Amino acid sequence: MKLILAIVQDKDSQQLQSKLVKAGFRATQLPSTGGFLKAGNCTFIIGVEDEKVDGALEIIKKNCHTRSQYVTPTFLMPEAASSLAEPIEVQVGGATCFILPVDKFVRF
Ligand code: 2BA
Repeated sequence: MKLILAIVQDKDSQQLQSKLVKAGFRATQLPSTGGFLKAGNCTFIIGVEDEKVDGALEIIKKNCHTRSQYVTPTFLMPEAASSLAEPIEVQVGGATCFILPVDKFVRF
């Protein structure tokens, strides 16, 4: 068994959740915050059998989209406010996924 941790944008989370459930996956959604943008995102915890990992990743890939976001460097580096005022473009998403081995899984 594997544990997929998938960090996705809030905008994609509802659709992803319903597609995962429709395909028979069990998933838990946690509200989370990105360290760079300090904006809300969503972390999915999905426990899956080894042979179903690719199927779950395919659903994540299909339903999570890359978006551009503009950030002002002053937001990132307040000390550089005067010299770096132009917004910079950052590509966020589709999804950042970690696939971890599961030693044991029990449900009571
Ligand atoms: P954030 O940390 O808010 O990052 C948002 C986007 O900002 C990133 O998109 C990336 O394009 C950019 N970015 C992040 N750190 C950067 C840096 N040091 N310099 C320049 N640009 C930077 P994604 O890569 O798609 O990441 C989306 C979210 O996924 C992240 O939000 C974070 O919550 C999570 N994430 C990404 N990589 C991670 C990792 N290695 N470990 C844990 N969480 C991660």
